[in-house]
Amino acid sequence: MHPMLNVATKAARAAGKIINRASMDLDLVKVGTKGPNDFVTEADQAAEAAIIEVLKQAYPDHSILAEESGATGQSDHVWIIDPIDGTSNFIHGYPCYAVSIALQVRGQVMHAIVYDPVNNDLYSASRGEGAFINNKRIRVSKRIRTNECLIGVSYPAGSADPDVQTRRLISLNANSAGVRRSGSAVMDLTALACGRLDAYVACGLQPWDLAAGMLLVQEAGGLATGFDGEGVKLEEGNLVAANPKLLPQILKMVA
Ligand code: 2AM
Ligand code: CA
Repeated sequence: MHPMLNVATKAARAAGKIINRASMDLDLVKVGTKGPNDFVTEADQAAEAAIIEVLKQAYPDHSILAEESGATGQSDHVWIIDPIDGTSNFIHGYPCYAVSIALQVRGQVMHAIVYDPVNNDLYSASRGEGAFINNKRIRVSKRIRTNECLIGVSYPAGSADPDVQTRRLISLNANSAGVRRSGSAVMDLTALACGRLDAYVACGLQPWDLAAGMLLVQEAGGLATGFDGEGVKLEEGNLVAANPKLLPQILKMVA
């Protein structure tokens, strides 16, 4: 494992401990609101602080882009952090959320760690070196018949264009074996990377929701694009992903 992945793993596990402790008594977790359907808890903040402390200790000069504390630093090495992806699930005790840490170097995501503290699963990837769950290689599914495919979708509750979302959902649902909306983009991307989902469609997300999971999918043999079939622009937050033979059919469904 690359040394930077080792440090990110240590950071993610420290966050996971905080999250698991908080999940044992959710009644005590204080919940704040950042916007409509956009929540933050003390666990998000404490987990993020723990991640940043570990990363900063090893790499004091690197920059940070984190969901709760924003952007700091001027380096071409940027750690993109989501301390809890799936905060709404976490608040409800719905066991689908994860810690997401990616390292972007000169604009390209090079390393990724996703830690699922509920199942104690660690997902890791470095560009060009494959994707892993608990150090075992993972690959996207080979399904290419759309009527056999499970398709994950993410869009923030309330904030996306409801008509467009509804049209896309109807189209995906009518042409697949089923649509799943887990409430955690990162967990959907790990599911895609493992072949549990065959395709994934997301819109209106933030860079920290997608950065690490996208590298996992690519290193597991998947292809990820924007809705136009061109490269993903993390700052736009839109992504369609699947194995390379399936992807064009999914792009048609959401066009
Ligand atoms: P979060 O839990 O880290 O906020 C839900 O399908 C997905 O959308 C989750 O990955 C969730 O990440 C993200 N999400 C929730 N609210 C959002 C918002 N206001 N803007 C962008 N992404 C959001
Ligand atoms: Ca989050």
